[in-house]
Amino acid sequence: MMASLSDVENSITTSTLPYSYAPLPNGEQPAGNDRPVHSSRKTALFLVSVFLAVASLVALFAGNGPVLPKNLNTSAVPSTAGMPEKVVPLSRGVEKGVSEKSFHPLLGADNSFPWSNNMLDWQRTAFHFQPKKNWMNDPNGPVFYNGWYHLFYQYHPDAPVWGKIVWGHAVSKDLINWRHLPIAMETDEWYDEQGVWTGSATILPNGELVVLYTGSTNESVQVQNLAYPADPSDPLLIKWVKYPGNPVLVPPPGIDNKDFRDPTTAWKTPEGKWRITIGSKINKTGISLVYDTEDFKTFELLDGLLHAVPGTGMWECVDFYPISKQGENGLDTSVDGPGVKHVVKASMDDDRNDYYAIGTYDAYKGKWTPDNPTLDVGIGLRYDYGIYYASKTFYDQNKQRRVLWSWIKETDTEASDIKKGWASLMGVPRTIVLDKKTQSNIIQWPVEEINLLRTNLTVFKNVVVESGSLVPLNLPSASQLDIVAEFEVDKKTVERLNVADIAYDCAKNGGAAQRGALGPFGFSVLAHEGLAEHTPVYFYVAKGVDGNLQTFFCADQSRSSNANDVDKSIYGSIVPVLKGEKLAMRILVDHSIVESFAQEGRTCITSRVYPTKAINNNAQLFLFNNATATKVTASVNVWQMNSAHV
Ligand code: DQQ
Repeated sequence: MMASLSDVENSITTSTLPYSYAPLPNGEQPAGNDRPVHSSRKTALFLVSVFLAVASLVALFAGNGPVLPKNLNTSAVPSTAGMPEKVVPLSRGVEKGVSEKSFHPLLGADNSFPWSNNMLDWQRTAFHFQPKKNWMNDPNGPVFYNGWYHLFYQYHPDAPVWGKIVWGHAVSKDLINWRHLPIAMETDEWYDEQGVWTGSATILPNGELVVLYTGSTNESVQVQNLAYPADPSDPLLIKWVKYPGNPVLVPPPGIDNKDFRDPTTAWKTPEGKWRITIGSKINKTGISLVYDTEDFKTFELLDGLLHAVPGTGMWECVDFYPISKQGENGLDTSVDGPGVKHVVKASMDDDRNDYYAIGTYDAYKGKWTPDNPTLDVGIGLRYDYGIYYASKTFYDQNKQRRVLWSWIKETDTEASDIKKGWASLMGVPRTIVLDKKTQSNIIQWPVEEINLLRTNLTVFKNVVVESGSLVPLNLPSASQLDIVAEFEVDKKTVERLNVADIAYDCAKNGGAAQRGALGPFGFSVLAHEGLAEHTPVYFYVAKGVDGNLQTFFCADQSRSSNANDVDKSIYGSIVPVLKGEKLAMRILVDHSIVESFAQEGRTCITSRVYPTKAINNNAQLFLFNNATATKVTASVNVWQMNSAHV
């Protein structure tokens, strides 16, 4: 006989639960908070679901990761139009001389999931920038001009896959709400017939704007071209003129025709000229060429390189900018002097991640040297340990800050993208400053304007999450969230503990299922009741034989979806935690993108997640603690996020 609801309620309230569960504290909501009050019937249902969730947690967290088939056939198949679902995607971009623009899922054609329109519709984001339809990649020429933020981007207007790229264009007053404008530059000249590729904008002292971009010529040679607004008094910069003398730069001797792209914003030299850098490679050494110019039409190649790192391969989308040693403001790209360090960032064609390093720039030689050669560009720090590529910063003179944009690709199949009718988006723009405390990394944080979308705050204070337990955070909906949280591990346990697991690695150690003494603990986002699908974002604290702690910040997608034709990697890295600091994380959940920031933005992870069940009202948020030796105490603020106008 089936148990009635009241039987279930009684059994739950009178028996000891098979896990440790601290009920959420009452009365912690601020005035005006509309978190619903539960009737006892609702409470019973709630507890039943907690019970089921925890039972599943034990099963799921303890289970093995998904088994990936080997020996995939990743050879190209023809045709994209009307592409059947069960195909392996084409390689896109490489043969044109640019990095791979197609995501090759680890799983083969036989594993295609029967995606419904409802599931695919849910994936479209609510407060991230994306064009209305079709394919998008790198941000181009971001700038604040005459009262408007401009964002140009690599855009394929004819299909949701990479192809003949033009410059899409949108404007915003606040970096969050956007107005889409006509295509800024088409492939209408021999010198950009195969693509109007990535480039950057420079504001001249008279306030006028110039743009340098890479054109892929009719013969797929990479050249640099000059363009400027047809009407500088038009704040929307609708019409663009290409300089009749283009190309202004062709690959120099010794550089391959397909290894010369993505000019930076120009900065001033001590002699009053403009200087730019362009990514390339020689054999396997990634390099950044340096050119000086007075008029953006004729250029002089400097003898030395800005920088080179052996073994890193082709450098795409190089970025170069100053950061203040003391100040909190961002700096115009031309600022130099004793109070300044310089960042070099390059997008590695070989592994498709954005790496940066902090160092010293010698303006007379046009040469940059990393502070720590063991953390050089391409072998050390990354902007983001998830999906994050081809990023570009600009100096926002409106708010004296340096703002970072980045392309976030899809990690589902092209067949799904074709069904959705769109592919890729931009990460939420982030401010960049030097980490004043460590002096050895930057801090990235979502621009303050994103906070304007926050609504319906729910506060959970001092929630004790016992070892091996899961706490549902009851929210009206969980697909659009801004989560800000602090965690404390039990100090006495940490002191007492006598283990050494310092060699932890987010990706290699089984993700959130791997239990250690002091981790993992954090959130499960986009979680289905019962954890049939969930994406843990978490800390893992490791103690060394010397007694020192090392903290890792990870995001585990291995159980994010029941579908097999999506990426299920586990991402993450070390995050510096200084003496006296609490463990802090912020997570922006926006449908199929989850952006996570640890310790105020020292380490960041962007995930793309494609659940089949944890969508719409079935997406939930949980706190979890899978550490074996410690409870954790969490204080959490969660806002629902309004949709932006995009
Ligand atoms: N994307 C552009 C290139 C750049 C690459 C082509 C990086 O200019 O190197 O779409 O994603």
